[in-house]
Amino acid sequence: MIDQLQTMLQDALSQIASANSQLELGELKANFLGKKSPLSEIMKKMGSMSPEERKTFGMKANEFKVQIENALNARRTELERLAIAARLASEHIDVTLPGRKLSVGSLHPLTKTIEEVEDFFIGMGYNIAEGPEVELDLYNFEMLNVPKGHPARDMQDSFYILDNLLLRTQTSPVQARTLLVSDNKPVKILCPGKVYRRDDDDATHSHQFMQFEGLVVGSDITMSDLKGTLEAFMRKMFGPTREIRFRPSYFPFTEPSVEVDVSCFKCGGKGCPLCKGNGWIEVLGAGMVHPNVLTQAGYDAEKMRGFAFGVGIERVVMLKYGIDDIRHLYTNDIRFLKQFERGE
Ligand code: 2U9
Repeated sequence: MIDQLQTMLQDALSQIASANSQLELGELKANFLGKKSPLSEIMKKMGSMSPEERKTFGMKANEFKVQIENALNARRTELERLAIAARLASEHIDVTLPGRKLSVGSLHPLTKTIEEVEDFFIGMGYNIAEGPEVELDLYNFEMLNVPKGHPARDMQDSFYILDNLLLRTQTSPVQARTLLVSDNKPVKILCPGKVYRRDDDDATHSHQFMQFEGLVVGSDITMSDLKGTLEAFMRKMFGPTREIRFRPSYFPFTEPSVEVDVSCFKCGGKGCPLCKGNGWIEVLGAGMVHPNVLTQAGYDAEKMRGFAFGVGIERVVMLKYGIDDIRHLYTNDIRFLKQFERGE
């Protein structure tokens, strides 16, 4: 019988050693140590043994039982260890791998330039003023010395909504409105915003674009204030050694009126493709506020004068960043915008 037990023990130990799951181990425990196991069956026969035999057999049977239990425990611990090792291997994180780059976006070049221009003028003591894009004829034309029938109304083909209501063609109506409520007092404002003109869109024209207009009114404002201001502005935008020059021009709301060129920031004035060989780039328009405009807004044009200027902001952005088509600024093509991700 001891031999029978020995054979059973060898069988049990080999099956336990090759068990591959906790479930399998449970089944083996029931098979080898359970009530219906060969060991239990054999032990039931101990009653018919002599006391001497029973003692020897009992000790052996117990020894075998302990060996099986130890083998089960050892295999259970080993299987647990293997499971943890497998999980650690499958969930392994390589902390040395480079991180995934987050796409964070950046300011649009138009927004960047607008903020730069605003910062400059705020630093010079200007207030930012804004107004409606749908504007009355009265503020868009009439108050700016452009009465009905004036040829300037044809010059700027506009989008009319009603007889006397249109999409503003410039931000000047914001200045006109400001003057009207300023009671002959000094004014120093910068008006940024969208404007609309009935233009066919192409590489350099857009039916909707952005402008900045500045207006300074006071008792002792002169053309040299205008020149100094615009020179400082151009140096801020295009480099510290820039020069500007005035060329005579005509606008109904300013007299005298000038167009303003900046010395080419690419070639320094020698002549290159950007400045079309002449060393100067046309950037903005300006002039001394027409007395009719001041008078209409309730100012005493004998005592108060002012200067004004207007800049197409897309033009500044295109020059600054070397952009050859204005439409790039509106189509939001991510391949184009990505160029401006750095350097904010
Ligand atoms: C008031 C008085 C005067 C605004 C001015 C310009 C000259 C000008 C253009 C630049 C390029 C428009 O975007 S653009 O096409 N603007 O040349 N604008 S003076 O003068 C004013 C405005 C308001 C009450």
